[in-house]
Amino acid sequence: GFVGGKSKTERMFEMMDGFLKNDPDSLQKDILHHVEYTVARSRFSFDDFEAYQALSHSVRDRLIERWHDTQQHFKKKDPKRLYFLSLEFLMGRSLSNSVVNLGIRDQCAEALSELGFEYEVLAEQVVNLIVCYFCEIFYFNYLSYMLFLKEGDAALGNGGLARLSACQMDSLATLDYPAWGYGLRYQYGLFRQIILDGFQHEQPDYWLNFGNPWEIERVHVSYPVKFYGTVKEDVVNGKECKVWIPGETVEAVAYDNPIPGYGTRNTITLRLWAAKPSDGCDIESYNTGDYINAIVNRQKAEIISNVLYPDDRSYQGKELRLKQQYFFVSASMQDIIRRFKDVHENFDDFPDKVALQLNDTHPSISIAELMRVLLDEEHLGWKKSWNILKQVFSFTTHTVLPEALEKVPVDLFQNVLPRHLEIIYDINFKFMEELKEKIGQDYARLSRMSIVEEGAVKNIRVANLSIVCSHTVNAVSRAHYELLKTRVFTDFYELWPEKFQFKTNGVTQRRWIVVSNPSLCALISKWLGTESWISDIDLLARLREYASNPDLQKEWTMVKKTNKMRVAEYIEAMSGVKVSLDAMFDVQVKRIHEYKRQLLNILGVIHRYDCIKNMEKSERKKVVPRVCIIGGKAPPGYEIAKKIIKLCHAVAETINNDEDVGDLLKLVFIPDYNVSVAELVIPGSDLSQHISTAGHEASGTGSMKFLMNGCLLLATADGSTNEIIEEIGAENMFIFGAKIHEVQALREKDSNVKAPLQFMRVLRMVRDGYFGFKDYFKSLCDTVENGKDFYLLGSDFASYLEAQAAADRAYVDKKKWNEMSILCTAGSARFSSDRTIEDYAEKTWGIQPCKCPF
Ligand code: Z57
Repeated sequence: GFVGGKSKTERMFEMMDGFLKNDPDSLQKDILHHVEYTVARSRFSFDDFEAYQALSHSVRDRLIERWHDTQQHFKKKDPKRLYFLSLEFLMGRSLSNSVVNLGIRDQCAEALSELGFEYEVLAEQVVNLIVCYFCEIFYFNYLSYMLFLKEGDAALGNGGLARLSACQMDSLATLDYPAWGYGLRYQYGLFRQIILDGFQHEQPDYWLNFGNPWEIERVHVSYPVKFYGTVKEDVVNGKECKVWIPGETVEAVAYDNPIPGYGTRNTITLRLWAAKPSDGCDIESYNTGDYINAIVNRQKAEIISNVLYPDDRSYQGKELRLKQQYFFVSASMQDIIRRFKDVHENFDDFPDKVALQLNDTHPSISIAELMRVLLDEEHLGWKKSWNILKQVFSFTTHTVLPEALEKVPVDLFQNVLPRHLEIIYDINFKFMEELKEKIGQDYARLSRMSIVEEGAVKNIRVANLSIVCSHTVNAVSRAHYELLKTRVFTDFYELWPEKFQFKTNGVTQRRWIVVSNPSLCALISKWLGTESWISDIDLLARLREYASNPDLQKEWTMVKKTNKMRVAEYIEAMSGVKVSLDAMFDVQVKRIHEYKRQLLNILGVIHRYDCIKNMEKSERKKVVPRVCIIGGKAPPGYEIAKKIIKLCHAVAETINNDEDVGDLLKLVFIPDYNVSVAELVIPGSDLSQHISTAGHEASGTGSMKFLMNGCLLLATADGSTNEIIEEIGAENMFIFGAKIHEVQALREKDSNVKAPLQFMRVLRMVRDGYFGFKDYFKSLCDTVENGKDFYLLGSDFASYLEAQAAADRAYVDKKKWNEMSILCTAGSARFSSDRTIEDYAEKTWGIQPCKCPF
């Protein structure tokens, strides 16, 4: 309709005063408005947290505006869409990231400062110093939540895989791709790690308790998700078909998280599903008369999205986990199909309009689910359905560890998803027939490749299902790709070599430089004379020219020093340990796992300590002072990983209180390592360790964040490290240890031959109780001695110590060190997730940018 010669849209646009404005005055007005009407505090008196809330809502408004426009634009253009399915997204905090991507950081800071607030404090760029080493556990929670309320991390994921999803969402938005992320909205994210007497304790992560302005609840976007029940034969339109009669229905409600791109209006959607009791269909239970119990029972539906599983690598055949997977997959598929059917009459164009990306095997039931919908609900018949199916899925695997390859017991599957099991059997039957035709009666190979694992317990091999049904299987680094071909999926590679590709992982420079290291960001922009590198990372390479420029080196050192200062303050607040800024900050932060070899690091520290202790006083002057920092969470049920944490604390206790050693060596464990802690620690480190046994880290992305921040790497040639070597040269890193192809032979070698005396000596110190807890550490020592040492700590120890010594020598030559550091940042362009995503878009998904006009 037209009113006064204007279209309704034009009029509304006018009424709303056009787009929201980003000048400081407009922002200030909005902040005050939200203080009064959203936070419901008086605009004449509000505190830091309330200011944070009001600022967040003002930013949220701007996100929503761009998000609406983007979605509208996508709808109009109807491009091929990417759906990124992942059970985990490790988003971290949103405020500073949104403010950076919207390009309104300075304006926000100005708006706040006139109101008497500091942007850096609200966005937690400055760590709250009064954190608390005096306080014990309960007090800790109380303090951090009640007194210093601040934005908590959205930690809906465990580690690398989950943070990769987050980085990739940022790149998808920035590069204007029409993409959606789908996942689960866990009520409790990854547990908070609390250390008591050096032992890890897990506390629930109450991340939603103080509200979450970064999500939009969509009560009307909801779908029923069904479980259990039976399958019946039926006839529809004269054709035989199967009908699933489910036993339980749970409602999935959408929560949308807008993901803003940098330097673009495009803002995409991360849609997370929460489980709610379903209405209707309950008449039965209410009729039994037990009204109260019927209501109470309804609430049980919410259990599905209650909590994130904190161990991502050992699938334990848990019913709840399977239900989580199917719950999020079913809701997402209904949503995707509804969006498709809105504009398409039949499924012919489905593969041209939809790309489904499986982030590891976790969302792989979506394969059976899509097949079920096409067969049982759309009645397309097997041939047509299968033809569609095999064109839409791409699968990325993130591991080489066999224990991380999910297997679902058939009994469990049969009970929870009976129709899906049938479909998987049918897929497997046809696959096996086809395979027999190709390879003949090689039964050993047939049984290895089967989707169904026969044996005492029958299992579904989810990885095999994913490979058979995807058009592309991606590895996460070149080394990982080679391992897939030669070890993990050899049979499949030989059958379908063209299916296998790799896309080396990357991380987003927006969060890992611009947000987390603003001073380095400013320095880079100054020397490059442009900020374009923030969305055009290849420009970083131009820093190489200035690597030995004394002026840049001077400023570079200053930046590093301020960042180290923040880390030092944090360490002191958390643990009471005072550290010297002249010392080399040597950092290993990542999930605790035997293959990542934090134990090797600690044994190396013990060796260093032992050397210092045995030196003459005069010799000690030559020692390069070090602050060794370790951080990371152990999966709650992983005994050995927990013992590694305890050992770190026990050794730290001895070293840090030894006056002989003083500032020459400190060891600190940073508790509750998460995205926000990473943002603080990574910019303030000199050296970082990535020391997995070669052939075990599929990629590794932490290394890339350190690299971008000009932090030198001490690493094994594993996963992505090999590619970092190609970019910056081994001479600018400290590489050590067995190579991937040497590992097998070393394992077979006699252990007494390969472990050097120094290794036996430091282990002896632990065994003899030098650091206390003798009995407790026995089983930990046993994992690397007495012919075991699966991860080859002993055989890599000597070369590890050499690499450490080389790092010491390099650190003394400040000019050389700075040059290496600059070359790290300059050589990090290839490890931007922008490059990864462009690769995926072109070679795997077949999607094009779809830019929303300003
Ligand atoms: C996870 O974080 C990774 C692999 C897994 O199989 C699971 Br489950 C969780 C990690 C790899 O260990 C890293 O090497 C890799 O960089 C990361 O996924 C992202 O690909």
